[in-house]
Order: sequence, then C-alpha cells, then structure tokens
Amino acid sequence: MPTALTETLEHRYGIADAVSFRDSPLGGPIVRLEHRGASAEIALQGAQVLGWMPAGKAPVLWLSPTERLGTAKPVRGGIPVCWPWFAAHPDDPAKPAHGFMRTRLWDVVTTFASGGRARVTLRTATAPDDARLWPHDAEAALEVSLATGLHVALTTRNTGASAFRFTQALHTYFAVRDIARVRVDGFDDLAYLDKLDGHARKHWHGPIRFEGEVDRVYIGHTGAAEIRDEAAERTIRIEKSGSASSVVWNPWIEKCNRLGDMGPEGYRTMVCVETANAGDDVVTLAPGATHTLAATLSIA
Ligand code: TA6
Repeated sequence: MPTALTETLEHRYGIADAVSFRDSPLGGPIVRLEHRGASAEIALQGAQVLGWMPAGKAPVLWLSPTERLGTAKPVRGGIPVCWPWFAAHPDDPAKPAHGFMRTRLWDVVTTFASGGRARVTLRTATAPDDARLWPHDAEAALEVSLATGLHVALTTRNTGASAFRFTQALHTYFAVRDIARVRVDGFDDLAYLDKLDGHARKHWHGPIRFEGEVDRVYIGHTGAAEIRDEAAERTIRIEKSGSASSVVWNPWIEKCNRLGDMGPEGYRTMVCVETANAGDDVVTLAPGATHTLAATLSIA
C-alpha cells in the first residue's frame, strides 16, 4: 500500500512508462526512471541514486545489502550526495562526514520524459536550524537524467548575502565482479592526497589497481576516468564537468569489516570513483551565483 506522499507524487509528477513513484523495500519514497529497457531509481532521502540498470546489462552501481532508508544513517551505495562539504568537516570533525543532506528528504521539482530520456530534478535548501552546522544560505538541486547513459548534475545556488566556500562529491559506488581484477584509468601523472598517510601529497603514475585499502583525492583531475572490470569484461566510463578532483576509494578487508554495513566481503565487488570538488578544489560562490558538478556514466 503506497504512502500518501508516494501517491501524491505519482499523481503530480508521474509520467506513463517513464517516471513513477513507489515506496522502496528499503523503507522510503523513491522515483523510478525508465527509458528503452533501462531503469534508474533515486531515493528522495538524500536525492540518492540507488541503482542504474542499463538495458540488458547488470547493475552498474553497488548498493549495500544491509542498509535501510529512513534511519539516521545514510544508505551506503549508489550515489550519495556529499554536500556542502566532502569527508570530515574542515574545522569541526564532530560534524557529520560528507555534509548533512544525505539523510534529508529532498523535494521533487520537475519530471520530464521524451523520446530521448527520462529525467527528475530534486531540490533542497539550508534551513535556519542548519546555521549551527553551516552558517550560509544555499539551495541544492540534483538532476538525474536516464538515456543510454546516466547523467547526474548537482547545482548549488548561493541564496544568501555573502560569498561562501564549499566542497562536495557525487560519491559513486560502482559494482565490479572482483576488485582484484579491476583497473582504473584516467589518473596518470596527477598529484593526489593520500588519506591513508595523513593526506600527504604524492604523485601518481599509470593505472590504479587494488591490493589493499585505497583512499585518495586526485587533484587537477578534469578528464574522464574508466573502470575496467576485467572479470566481467565490462568498462564503465565516467565523464564530468564542474570538477577538478576525483576520489578513488576501496575500504579493503579491515575497514569493510569495521564499517559493518557492506555485507560479507563487500569490498570485493565495489569501487568508488567519485566526481568531486575536494582537497585543493574548493568552490567559492558569490551571492546569487550557481555552480554545477556533473557526471555522465556510460558502459564503454
Ligand atoms: O570518499 C571516501 C571516504 O571519504 C572514505 O574515507 C570513507 O569514509 C567513505 O568516504 C565512506 O564514508 P561514509 O561516511 O559514507 O561511511
């Protein structure tokens, strides 16, 4: 039995064969996009993409087998929206990691469908009570567009009277067959901050492979990245705009067990390649100005 909210959303924003609303088995309202055999699902909580299934292909995004929506804890997996800061708050580690919008219910603003795509836009804004966390006024809108690929765009607008600086990320969890046989390309000859070594600044050459925990913010990364999932004989391509940094993360065994919400050996079937403004890549936004961080995912 759908909740009143889901029924209202379906009535107001549903589009036959393209956009529908239901209550996720995870416990919260979701919007489902469908287009020529492909589908994507987005939770209104956190405007979090939970899954993307290209037509006739295996899911591209990894989702924790244990998580539920509607709790105080963000769902692990899909594309968490880290905003208005990435990772630990720069001045106060007691504040929630990755900002404070991952557990908020975002509003539906528009839906659209044509021969070429199905699209939903969700929106949220800071509230007066948020000043204790972040003393600025801003709106955030997330647009998810499903065509042959998946396009996700996070637009921030400064609705206050003074400029502010912020960081952010589309914290994408990709599904892979076996992390030991994954190669990530696109980061050759870049500086990076190594979170496993006190954020030491180092230099990277060549493809990225995984033989242990990896947690790096690559600086000056403006191009595409590719995840070569050798065991699945599949390559996932990530193109982006509005971003000069990317984060590559796999928790490996010990952190995966410590996190406790990835399922047994969850680290083996996921890798995060996150489209970000993080590290040195901090965005300054003047009053009334907007900034868009966008990623387009495709199967090469
Ligand atoms: O983006 C990588 C990272 O910052 C890791 O250090 C790890 O903490 C991951 O994000 C997950 O963060 P979360 O708060 O979702 O557990």
